[in-house]
Amino acid sequence: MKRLLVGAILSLGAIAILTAAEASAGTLDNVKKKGFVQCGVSQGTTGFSLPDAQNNWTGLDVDFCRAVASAIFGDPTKVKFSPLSAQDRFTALQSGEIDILSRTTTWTMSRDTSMGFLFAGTTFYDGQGFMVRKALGVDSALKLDGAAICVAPGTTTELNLNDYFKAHGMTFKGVVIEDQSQLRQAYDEGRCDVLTTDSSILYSERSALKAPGDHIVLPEVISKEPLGPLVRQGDDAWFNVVKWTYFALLDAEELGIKQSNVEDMKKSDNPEIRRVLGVADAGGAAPGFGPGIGLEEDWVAKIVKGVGNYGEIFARNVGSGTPLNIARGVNALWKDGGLQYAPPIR
Ligand SMILES: N[C@@H](CCC(=O)N[C@@H](CS)C(=O)NCC(=O)O)C(=O)O
Repeated sequence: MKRLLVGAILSLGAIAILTAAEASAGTLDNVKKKGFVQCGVSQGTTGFSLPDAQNNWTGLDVDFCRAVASAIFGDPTKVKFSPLSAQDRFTALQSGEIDILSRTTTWTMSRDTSMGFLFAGTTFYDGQGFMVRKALGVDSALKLDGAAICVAPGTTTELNLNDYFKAHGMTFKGVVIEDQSQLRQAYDEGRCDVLTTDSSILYSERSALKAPGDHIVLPEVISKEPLGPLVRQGDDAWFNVVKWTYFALLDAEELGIKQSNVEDMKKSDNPEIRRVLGVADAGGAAPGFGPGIGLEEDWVAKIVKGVGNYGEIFARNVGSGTPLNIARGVNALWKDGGLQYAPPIR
């Protein structure tokens, strides 16, 4: 009798676990049903998210959403983009207007806890910097006492700026502007002496000024800005899809799986490559990792076919062949001395 009772309780427990997993499957099911991913991006930052005249979006943040769409649909075009200001981005995610926010957003503790979000990883390690006119004759951020500084509201940038000036006994006059192009314009027209934001964005902003060569980025990097995609808390299945899409991009780069060779790689004898690409073993058994996150067996192959691996995305959007010309640096793979490291698909 006692054993029977224990058995009944155990199976009830199993049912309860199943129900919890099903209940949290909201966003992935919803995305599959509507046929696209709704992705929150910036209002226009070269290298990260920028629309052309035909409203075709490109950039590292854009490609991350295209990677998620590729994982789910095998089609990188199954994404709709919502341009958002730094101020509006969190409400858009919280309200369900977007499925994922991929917008030069810094992973911080409050965003990851009390604000109700979860970051899936760091797609770009960045840090905050300052840009000034060469004519100002300043070569260090420590010489900016009393400067007028252009900054966007609702950002880590604004908070770090306050901390930095306080810590160094300096004052500044904040020129706070939400709209990104108005912020750039204000700086370009000399309504402030300094523009401060994530260093990567500074280079992007400089390339959009009237005379980029008249401006320099100062040497100080005053903060850690780990930028990455985030989702709402409470949806483990969706969180896993986004998180493992990021890991898959890194694992693919590490294994040398590229957009151009992914089909050939499916014929590789390397068991790790076969496993990652979802190819059956000699006995015909599939590796089984796709169903574990609600996707097809070849979900990683679909990602790489759609957008390439992480290194390819980096090179295409912000790397040495682009106007931003950013070195891999800390964004190199761990095995090349960088910080980009993904757990194994196993
Ligand atoms: N990483 C910062 C935000 C950086 C940011 O978005 N900065 C403003 C001022 S330049 C902006 O609109 N950036 C351009 C963009 O990403 O669209 C944060 O998460 O708070």
